[in-house]
Amino acid sequence: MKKSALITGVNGQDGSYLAELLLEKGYKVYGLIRRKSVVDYGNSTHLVGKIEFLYGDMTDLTSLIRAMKISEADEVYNLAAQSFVATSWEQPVATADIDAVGVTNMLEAIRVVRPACRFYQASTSEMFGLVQEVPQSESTPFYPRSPYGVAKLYGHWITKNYRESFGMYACSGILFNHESERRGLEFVTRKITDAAARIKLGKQDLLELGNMDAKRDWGHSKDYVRAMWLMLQQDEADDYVIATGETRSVRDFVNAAFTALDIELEWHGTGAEEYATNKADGKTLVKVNPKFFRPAEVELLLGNPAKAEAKLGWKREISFDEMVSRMVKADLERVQNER
Ligand code: F7E
Repeated sequence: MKKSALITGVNGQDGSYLAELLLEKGYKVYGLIRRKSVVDYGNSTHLVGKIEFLYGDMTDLTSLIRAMKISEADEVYNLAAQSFVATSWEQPVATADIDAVGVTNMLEAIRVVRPACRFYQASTSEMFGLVQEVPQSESTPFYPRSPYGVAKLYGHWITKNYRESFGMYACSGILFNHESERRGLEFVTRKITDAAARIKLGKQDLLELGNMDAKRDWGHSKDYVRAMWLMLQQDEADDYVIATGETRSVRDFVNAAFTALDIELEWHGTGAEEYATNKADGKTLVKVNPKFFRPAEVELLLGNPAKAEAKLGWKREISFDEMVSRMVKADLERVQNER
């Protein structure tokens, strides 16, 4: 019999790649989306007709019970979230409702309707926040630094608690930053590759960024959704760190993106005064704007994926340079075709 999977947040970056993977594996795929005045299949628009979209909301338990009944899911992947860290200071309560209590809603819907259904929770390296050790692994103590990180930590623990309380097969993937051509434009990597493409094509003059020194462990989303699936195929449920084991600063990412477009940058100044010029003509192309600084920052993330590699046989396939070059190429093509 065909396995059935329900993906919440199916119109996001990870949701769309995961849906593609599960379709390849022969699953019947259901995707939960929120009702808006304009229908929004987002990154999964190309999957209309291939997967079944259901309307629902993480803050509405009844809609999740309904989704469980209709999908008869064997596996639920909870990817729905208010996922932008900066917004979590502007909407801390909505972030908690969706990213924290929403997880309990989903777990309750599973427990009531199909308790044997396997559950994946999208946990995050943001839970490490002010890091207590380097690199971070499954045993590193948490210290979240944003309302987003705090809400996600609740989601992480409630998943573990339902596993221990009710014997449910419930896993958390502690995923470090993962990007792609489908990443939202508000996240720093896509903001950079989109701006670099526009600057290259003469459609933008300047890229303004916040903290250039923040360091992240950046992998490609397509590799990371494979890890989600693997976590639900084991004999026992467990939690895993998914990361590349490499860390780079925002400045490093900027350099990589412009280099992919044959633009060499020269950096000047520090902190709020930092800027970068085009080595070829001296024009300022990148500069710091303190308005993008965060009230509390996560300065350094570096994950250790040893457990996932040993137990799941997971290995990332897309290198950092390959990821940047794919993102830059996709943005260049898209911007070129814009009217
Ligand atoms: O910021 C710095 C910013 O917004 C990365 C989400 O998927 O990954 C993501 O969270 C860093 C931060 O991602 C700008 O201060 C500098 O230090 O791309 P981001 P994030 O906050 O790391 C984790 C794992 C998640 O779980 C989240 O859902 O870049 N930065 N200048 C900037 N960031 C943005 N967005 N814009 C700037 O202009």
